[in-house]
Amino acid sequence: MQKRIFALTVLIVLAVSTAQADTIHVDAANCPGPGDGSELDPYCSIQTAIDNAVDTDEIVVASGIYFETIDFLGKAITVRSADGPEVTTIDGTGFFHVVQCASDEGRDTVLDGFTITGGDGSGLPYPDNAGGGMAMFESGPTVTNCTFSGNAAWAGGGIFSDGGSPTVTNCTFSLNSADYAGGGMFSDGGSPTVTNCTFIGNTAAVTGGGMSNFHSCPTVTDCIFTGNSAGGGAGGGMYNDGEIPVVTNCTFIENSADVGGGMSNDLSDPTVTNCTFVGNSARLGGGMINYGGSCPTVTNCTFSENTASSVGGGMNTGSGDTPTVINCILWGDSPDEFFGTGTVAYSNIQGGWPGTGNIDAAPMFVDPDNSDFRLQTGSPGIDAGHNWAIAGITDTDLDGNPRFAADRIDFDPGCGIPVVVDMGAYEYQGEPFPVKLGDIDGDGIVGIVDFLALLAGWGPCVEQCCLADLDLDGKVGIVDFLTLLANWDSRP
Ligand SMILES: [Ca+2]
Ligand SMILES: [Ca+2]
Ligand SMILES: [Ca+2]
Repeated sequence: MQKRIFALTVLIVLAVSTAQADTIHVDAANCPGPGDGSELDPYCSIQTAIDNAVDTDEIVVASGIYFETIDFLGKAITVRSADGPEVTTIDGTGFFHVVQCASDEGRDTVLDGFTITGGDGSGLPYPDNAGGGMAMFESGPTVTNCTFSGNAAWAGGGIFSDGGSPTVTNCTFSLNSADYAGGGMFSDGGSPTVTNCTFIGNTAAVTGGGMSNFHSCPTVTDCIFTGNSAGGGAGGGMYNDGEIPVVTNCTFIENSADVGGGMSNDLSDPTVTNCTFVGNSARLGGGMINYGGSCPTVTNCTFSENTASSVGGGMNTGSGDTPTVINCILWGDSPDEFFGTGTVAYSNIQGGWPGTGNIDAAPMFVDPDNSDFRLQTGSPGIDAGHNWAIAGITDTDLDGNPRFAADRIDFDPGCGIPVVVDMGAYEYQGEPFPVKLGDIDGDGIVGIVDFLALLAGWGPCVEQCCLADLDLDGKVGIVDFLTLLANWDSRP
């Protein structure tokens, strides 16, 4: 009987919550309104619709320009444009926070399909000066299909996120500015997820023209940073201070700063994978600079045509920093490719660099003059990397193609069985074959044979290609054993 009452209660609750979900309409053409939110008599203002919405409601905004600032007020609602950001604009007309989430909003609070412009918080006291286009305080809303353009602030010209973990996808940040940090986007703490976004022509006076991350762990994937500037400061494309940002499949093109034209890492250990750094410029570290004790892991990245007016055209690293650069190509940077210390392995460095598996040979890019840094047939970078550097991080390249593909015609000088990863951001597409971290004999299974191979190789790596060294620390030991166990798999 109790079960039936419970089931009935669940049904009633479901029915009530379903009945509450509503579609509320907004149309600037119905101004001055005020309207009632129905399709026939829409509200004139988005904020009026939010004021009258409850959780799970959807607010549909007709095309037009909305001169207002909006606050989600902690509601788990979707505010979306009917016809996209090209024809639907929220213009803050010089006020700060065109959009605000400051009431513990979560991922079910959604902003979808607007151009956000005209926000200006510069010159105001904190927190009004944070987030010209959108401010998030301890909030993690979803922002998708939006264009943040022409907003200004002290920090976070386009978006400011403090302590939250917002999800930002398919957005464009253009021509936003920050008096201090994060022209396009600023995050302080939290773990924002930023996917498939473009940062173009944003500026910051001190750090992070495109994006500035302070003690934050953002996951940045499939993003483009181009033409951003940090003026006389650090990190034209991206600035990372502390923590471990994860940057995958991103391109940094023609960004500029005093230090770190493409990326600047200050006591930060980002994981940077499948990225290209091209044509960035700075005084120190045209492509990337590491300082303050940074230990970035840079894997399968391509650096070319970056410029430093002093040293470190491709990458500049301070004496206390220990970057790990594996499976990368640094070629055609000026005045040099790599300046400083660190572990460089299985990489193609123009002019040469000490390290296991490194080469110094023209990489044979397909068409660098037209920004095509894929590898031509016969390139020395094909099959010349180390599989374990990338296995477990991603199994695709910057194009989304299989990361593990073998050119059977060419000799494989790299390290892996049975197919070897290429150097650089793009994999030459020969025969694809899935590779698993820990599958030392390449039979498709991480199992007893691999375990025995690991035991047989126990101790310091004496060979160039030490396949049992799964964490690439130069020896086969307990970490490799545990890694193999973690990947143990009986399925082919
Ligand atoms: Ca390959
Ligand atoms: Ca195996
Ligand atoms: Ca090891």
